[in-house]
Amino acid sequence: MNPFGRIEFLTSASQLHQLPPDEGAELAFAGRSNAGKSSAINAITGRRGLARTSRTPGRTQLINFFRLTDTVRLVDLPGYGYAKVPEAQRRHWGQVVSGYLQDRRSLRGVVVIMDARRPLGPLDLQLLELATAAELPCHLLLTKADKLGNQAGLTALRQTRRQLGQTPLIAHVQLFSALKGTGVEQARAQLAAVLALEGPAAPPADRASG
Ligand SMILES: Nc1nc2c(ncn2[C@@H]2O[C@H](COP(=O)(O)OP(=O)(O)OP(=O)(O)O)[C@@H](O)[C@H]2O)c(=O)[nH]1
Ligand SMILES: [Mg+2]
Repeated sequence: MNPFGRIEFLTSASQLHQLPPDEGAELAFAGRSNAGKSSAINAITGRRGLARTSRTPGRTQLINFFRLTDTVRLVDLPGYGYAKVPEAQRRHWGQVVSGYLQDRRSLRGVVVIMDARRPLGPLDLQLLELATAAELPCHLLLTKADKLGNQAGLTALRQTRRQLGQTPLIAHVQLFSALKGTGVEQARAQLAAVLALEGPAAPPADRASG
């Protein structure tokens, strides 16, 4: 069973004072612009058109909230690192996102979406540091894994884990593809556990997970 199947759009916000009430439990998806955040939300929930995806980077300009139950929400955060976004807007978003991560009491964890071909850029590391400082567990999806062969995917996974191992940051890392469905079940199980949802048991550990 997919514990995220009954999700629906709740609301959008562009300022911290517009967020829905800070109650229950929330999980945020964050990552570089165009990394595949909205596609990952759609794949994990199994709802194709839920979060709007685009070939044009910087598409998600608002914080979008999706409601799973009266008390559980998924959140699509605007992407960072898109060079064409004006400096003032980038600063505004940096402040909104860091304020959200630091002060949101219902936030239970952060799903960090990174392109498997270029994970752990400086802005990704900044995000992980912010989340870690806020004591939020991080689950990293190395997405677009379909663009790498199996072997290259596993190499990217190992390298990312090794690189993280050299920092004080603690995160769970897995391969993912919204296009092919790779890692979707694993992500569902992990996220359901963070949100304490009823759902599928965690799949047995294999060499590509952990
Ligand atoms: N091949 C492949 N393409 C993907 C995958 N996930 C996303 N994409 C493509 O990458 C582009 C960006 O996807 P989005 O999901 O809109 O990315 P985003 O991170 O939400 O982007 P912003 O909202 O602009 O920050 C789209 O053209 C998607 O079709 C994947 O797993 N594999
Ligand atoms: Mg998006």
